[in-house]
Amino acid sequence: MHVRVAIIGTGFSGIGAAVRLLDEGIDDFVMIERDSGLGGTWRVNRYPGCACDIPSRLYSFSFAQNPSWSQGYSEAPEILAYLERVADERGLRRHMRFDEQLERAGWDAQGQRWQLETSRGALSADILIAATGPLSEPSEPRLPGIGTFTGHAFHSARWDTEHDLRDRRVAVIGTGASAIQFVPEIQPLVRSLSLFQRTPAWIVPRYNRRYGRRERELFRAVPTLMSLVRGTMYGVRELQFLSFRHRALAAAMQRMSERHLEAQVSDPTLRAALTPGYTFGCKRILVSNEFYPAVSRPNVRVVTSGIREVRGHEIVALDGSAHEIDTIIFATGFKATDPPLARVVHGRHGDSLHEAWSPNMRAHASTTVHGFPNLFVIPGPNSGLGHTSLIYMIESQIAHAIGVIRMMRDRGIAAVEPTAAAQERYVRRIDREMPRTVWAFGGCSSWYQDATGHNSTLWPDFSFRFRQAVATVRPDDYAAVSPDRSGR
Ligand code: N01
Repeated sequence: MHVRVAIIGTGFSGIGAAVRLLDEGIDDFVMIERDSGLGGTWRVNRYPGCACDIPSRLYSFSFAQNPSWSQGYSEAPEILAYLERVADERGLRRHMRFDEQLERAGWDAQGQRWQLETSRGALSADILIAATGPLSEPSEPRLPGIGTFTGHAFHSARWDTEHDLRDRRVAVIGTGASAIQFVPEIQPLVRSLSLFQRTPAWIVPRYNRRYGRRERELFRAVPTLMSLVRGTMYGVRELQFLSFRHRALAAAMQRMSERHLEAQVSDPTLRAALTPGYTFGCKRILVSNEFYPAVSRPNVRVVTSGIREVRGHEIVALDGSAHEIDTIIFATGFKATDPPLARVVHGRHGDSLHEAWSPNMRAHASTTVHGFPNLFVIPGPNSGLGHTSLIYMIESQIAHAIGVIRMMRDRGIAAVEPTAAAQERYVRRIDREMPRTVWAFGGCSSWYQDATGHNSTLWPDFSFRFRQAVATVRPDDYAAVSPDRSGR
């Protein structure tokens, strides 16, 4: 089987790319999905309380805005239903192949196409869109002695919905964006909750409200009004980027977070344990009204001394305290800077994307990679954000990909890749901006950084500047790849 385009993944990036391909008149494409349904992270994450911490009004495609959101911050099932609706309205399901995993993609220099091997067989594609997302592969620490654990353990992104937590002694490892959403949900159910916190997060209040029927009808009837509200919210959030660059603004925001903590936690010892020691914004800012009250309940113990080992049915902390545990929930994040997909995609030199990205992930326009013709990675390196909707970035990258595909069609070129110079220029701009941000001066380490400490995940500027930088393709930044350019 041969197709014009193979898209890997059916989350926001894959679906957005598919819609824009159809708009371009390209419908010869497949969407390969390892899960049994579409939706990506919004299908896979089934932990209780899973919701978006970016306002709903911003969390939809610009071309499929949603007047029907039920509240300010939507929950995962509603976002999944939105994605299913977009896919159905655009007839995408007939392109989708579920329960199929990409095992290898290699650039065929003579045929000028990608040869794909999946768990279900082989196919080829002129163009490959890797839309698997940076937060799809769970990262789970190998705790000393975990093999001796006699209870049940799972990762928050692989939630065991069959496992009844009622009356259990539960350990939660990690206090990031996922943990703070499900801890308040499970705390009332469990007998005891030992929360192993390595680094506390800055948490701000969540101003949520339900949208009434009239409001929804109004937005349905007057889409311009919906766009206006969305545009205003976008502008306000965009201003928040300033706090990632200016210490005084970061300090003001930090004060707001400190007041939130003071208002919700009266015990000074617990408050001290929950107070971060780095600048606001350096790690992802979390949004919750329920986390602090939940961890203040008598059945919760916040353990800050680190984990020494697991011993049978106990977790022993570095301070020597032993915690009897029936269930361990790893809320320990994802392999954002070491995506497994990069290990199976091989470019025109035969090396893998993982090798090309050692030690740092790099791409032109955060989307295309020198040495990997006709490949688009969405979201790609340095396209992440700390202050607004990733969908804005995804749409900017899709616009770039469509621009390149259009250029190939208009010029009759079978294969292109960014020039080394164009990629270097783009990466240099990021490297120049990054030191001016809180991610450089904030005094923390986070999943934004790779093993070398280099921040290869975030865009260090306003999001509108990202769109300016990537949405339009400069033809000079690309070179045609001829069939003979196969070797080193
Ligand atoms: O993961 P995380 P997450 N021993 O990496 C700790 C997105 N998201 O799944 O900070 C002990 O944030 C680690 O500690 P430390 C969002 O972009 C979005 O919660 O490294 N602890 C940290 O506390 C988010 O940023 C939504 O010291 C260990 C935690 O585990 C991203 O997903 C909702 C450890 C990991 O936190 C990831 O969030 C949820 C170890 N060995 C998630 N290793 C939205 O609402 C790690 N930790 C859009």
